[in-house]
Amino acid sequence: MIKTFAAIALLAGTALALNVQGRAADDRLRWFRDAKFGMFIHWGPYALLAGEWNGNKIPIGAEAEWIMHRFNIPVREYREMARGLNPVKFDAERWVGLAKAAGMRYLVITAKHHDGFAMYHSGVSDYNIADWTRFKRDPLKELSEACRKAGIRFGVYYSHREDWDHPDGFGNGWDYPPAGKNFERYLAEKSLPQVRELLTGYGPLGLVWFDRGMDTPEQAGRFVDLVRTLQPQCLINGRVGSYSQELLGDYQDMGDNGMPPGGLDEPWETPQTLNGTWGYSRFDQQWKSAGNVIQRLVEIVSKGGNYLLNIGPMADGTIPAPSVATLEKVGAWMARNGESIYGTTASPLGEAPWGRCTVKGQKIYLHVFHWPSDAVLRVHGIANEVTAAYPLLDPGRKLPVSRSEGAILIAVPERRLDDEDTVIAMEIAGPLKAERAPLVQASDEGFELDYLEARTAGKAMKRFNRDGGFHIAKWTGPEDTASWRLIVGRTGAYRVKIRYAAPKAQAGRTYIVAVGPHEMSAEVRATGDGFQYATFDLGTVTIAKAGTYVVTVRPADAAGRELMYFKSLTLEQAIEPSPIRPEPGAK
Ligand code: JFZ
Repeated sequence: MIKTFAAIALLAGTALALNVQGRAADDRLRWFRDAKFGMFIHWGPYALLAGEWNGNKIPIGAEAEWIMHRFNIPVREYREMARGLNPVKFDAERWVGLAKAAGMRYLVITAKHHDGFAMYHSGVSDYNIADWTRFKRDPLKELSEACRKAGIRFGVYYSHREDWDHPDGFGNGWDYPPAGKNFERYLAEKSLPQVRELLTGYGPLGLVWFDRGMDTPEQAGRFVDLVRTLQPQCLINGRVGSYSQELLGDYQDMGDNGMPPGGLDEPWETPQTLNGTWGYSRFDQQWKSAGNVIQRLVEIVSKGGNYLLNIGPMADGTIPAPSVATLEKVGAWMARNGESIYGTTASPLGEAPWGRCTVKGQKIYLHVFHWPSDAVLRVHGIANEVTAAYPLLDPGRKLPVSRSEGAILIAVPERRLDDEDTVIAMEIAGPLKAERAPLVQASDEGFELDYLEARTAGKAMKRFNRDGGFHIAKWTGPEDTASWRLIVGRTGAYRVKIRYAAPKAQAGRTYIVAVGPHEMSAEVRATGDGFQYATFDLGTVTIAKAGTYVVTVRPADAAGRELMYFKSLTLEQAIEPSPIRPEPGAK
């Protein structure tokens, strides 16, 4: 009896702890989810080289901040070069002013990149801008104060594993033979102490942006614990941990310049360059247009993400003029249309042929990139009654709305109001009721059901992991579901197969796959550590009548543990063995 009671208490305690942890994460993330748009800054001694070393040029589109690695510049020579950094034109107020003018609500600057040079006054190593150069100031201190005055969250990028200067850091195999490295010594001597001083010397940080993962979850966990202990409200990005392991940070990073096909439920962020490099290169003048940046921002926000857009300042502290021009144009659009970005949530409506949607309460913002030639905007997938529709820039101009064949038709002005993206606001009665899950069309072989077309409910989440790709996870009980709607034309038997990854800890849980009224249950089988996907045959289901069917995958019970990393479900038309017909003339 006592054992049972203890087990129940332990389960309840775990569930409570998970719940409290979940609420704490939600609180931390609130500003991030609302802010949507931030400035990334890559600035360091590499700006002095500006993409060239001893006549060797960084190719266009390659990363200028990697110059030390690309050309195997000896530490001694790179250090000597770094002494020349003296950004006399650096003006923190101007940089923060540009971020604010662009509509950015947080700023993340490289405190220490892979070259090991600290762009702040570090007490851990004198290889920093205040001690190593004539500059003698602390740019991060000045930026953190300017951000605070401007009401912008201040964050730091820290490369916690890669360090080409320290003999035990990861990545410099040209000065330091890998065999002689003691990585734990690097963590103890430099990486952890520098993160500590950033967490204690620059006021409240909005986030610490770690990079390029960590060898083991245990080592990554030390950085997470350090941040959680010193600044519990400070966010941690997804790259704090190994890319092949479960997320240890507060949100997931896409790969650089990455964009998910379809929305994600878990918070995520895409970092992107304005040209082809993070650090300054005098050769790379391939700048993105303001229109491209605006449409990318809208696409990211419509899928539930944040956009961290980079500038690479020059060695003297000035920001390249094309970056300034683009950000000012983006800011002008944001000043007029920011309501349709800040504080919005992902749209369940997917990608429309004319543009993207963002949602805020009972308002849907239709971002029209491609203006309809017949001045009729067709909106699919919303079951609600529309109570009003108008250009966001001209709210007094009520637009005629009708419905036809399930689509909402909005008679829009002949001419768009904004070249890059004209926003039409559409007010609806009651909370958004997206039409039921999109219909999955059959292929010749049957149906492939994956995260993209799924409708998730409860705690089930569409998410991304660099190693695990796009998948559904975070589900622990029967109310956490993934479902799809199928139009079945071909009746008969379908072989049902499921593809998932499940570490040992998830093995044994029971789950249900329902195809209309037919339910199949099965046990989760371990597929290995991390995201090792495997396919399992669940048997066949016979669909006797053509029509629309809902398919659902869900945990069978509320065991509290995660069910699996779900990748896809396939319903393969089971080819009935055709009766063997005798060859003509055969006996
Ligand atoms: C890393 C850095 O190496 C780079 O210099 C810059 O700081 C960037 C923001 O982050 O580069 C990466 C890291 C991960 C991926 C791509 C570039 N990725 O997983 O796609």
